[in-house]
Amino acid sequence: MDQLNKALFGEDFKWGVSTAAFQIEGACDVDGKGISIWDAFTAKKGKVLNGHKADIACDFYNSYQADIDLIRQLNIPNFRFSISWTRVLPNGIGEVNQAGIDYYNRVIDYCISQGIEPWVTIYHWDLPQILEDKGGWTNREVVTWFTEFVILCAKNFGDKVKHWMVMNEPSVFSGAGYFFGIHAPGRTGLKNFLPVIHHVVLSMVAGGKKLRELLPNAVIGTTFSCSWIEPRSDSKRDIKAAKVADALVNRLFIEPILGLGYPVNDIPVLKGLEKFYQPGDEKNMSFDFDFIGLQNYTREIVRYSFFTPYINASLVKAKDRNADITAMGWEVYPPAIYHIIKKFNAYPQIRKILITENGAAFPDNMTDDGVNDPKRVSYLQDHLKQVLKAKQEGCKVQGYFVWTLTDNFEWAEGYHPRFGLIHVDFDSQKRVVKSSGKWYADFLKG
Ligand code: IFM
Repeated sequence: MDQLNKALFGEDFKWGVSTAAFQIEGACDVDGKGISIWDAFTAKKGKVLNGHKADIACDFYNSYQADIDLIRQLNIPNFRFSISWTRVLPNGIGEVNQAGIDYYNRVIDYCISQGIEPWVTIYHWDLPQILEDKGGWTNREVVTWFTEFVILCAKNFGDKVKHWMVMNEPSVFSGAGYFFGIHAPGRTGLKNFLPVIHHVVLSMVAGGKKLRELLPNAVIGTTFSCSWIEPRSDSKRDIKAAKVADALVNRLFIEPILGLGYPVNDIPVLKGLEKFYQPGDEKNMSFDFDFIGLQNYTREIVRYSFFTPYINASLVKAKDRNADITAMGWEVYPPAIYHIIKKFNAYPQIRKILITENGAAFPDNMTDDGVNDPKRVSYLQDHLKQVLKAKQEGCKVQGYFVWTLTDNFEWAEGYHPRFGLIHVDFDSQKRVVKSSGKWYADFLKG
């Protein structure tokens, strides 16, 4: 298949672009906003590359109209963004910040006035610091705190927002934030990671159930980060290591949600989760989401490793394999997205799949003629061909959202990796549509 044509995906296929509050909004302490774990983390020395902060980021808080105008100009019909918990609930729970509610209503209203459908992620990693001080995701009370946040979103935005995602990539914020300590809040070890896993699952389900109760007509999903995993060799040890890595990266959060429980057989250390179970938890660990959002960027090659505790598996880095890589060091391997769709499609419990993130960071260069980013154009085209292949083979994949609209704050990597369809000069906040943005606009025009 050489020609990529929007019509081949069908009329109902959802096309969009994804963002997240902390990565674009800035305005970190204005109009009553409280402090999140990412505000606190970026304020500490040595946590983010080059000491970058997100106090201003893309200034989307102030420039949302101009950015939504750009979305319209790029013919993108669906815009995914998240709600900053501390903008609407500065203390995490309790007192509501009306200025924050008004702000998101303005964003939503402006999208709708421009013919763009708002897709809301409720939690994209910015937990209130005040709740982290009480244990954050390690404290079981987080299920109640999170549900309060969900109720607030449903009540204030539910009459205008139809599509919801309860959480973004639980494996990343729990693993990077509470096991490796490289993301906020910077905690480490199994003693933190295990309770977080269980409380995140309970919260995701509680959030889904609450949305369905309050908004019976809403379309409710949640999103997972997934990488296609292959063993380095045919040796038994490498094959087993790849299986364990797959269970950790791709199955840990989705399987309980689908009613299959945690993948304890492949990762025995997860037996430790039992300590955090309470009577009745089993029925509160699964939910029938309307759709599952898959976020895929790459594949990983895995090998046996004697020295890696708990899993005896480690990654063979893409750069050590001489693979073609992005600015994140991730291998460019388009078939990964096809394999991931096939893998998740095989779960009969999943009703619908949407690719809620896919994209690439490359070192773009601004010239007098703008930003020419042929590598990103090829990346998107090659991945879309793989999505189409899966769809034509009968997979239930029904949407594709590019990560991301503008270059933005890439967490611990700061502003260095540029993922946007639109270039941002972070000094002047000037936007320039890259050739990838122009290509996506033409493609969507059909
Ligand atoms: O920027 C992130 C996003 O917040 C979550 N998914 C992956 C993206 C690229 O790393």
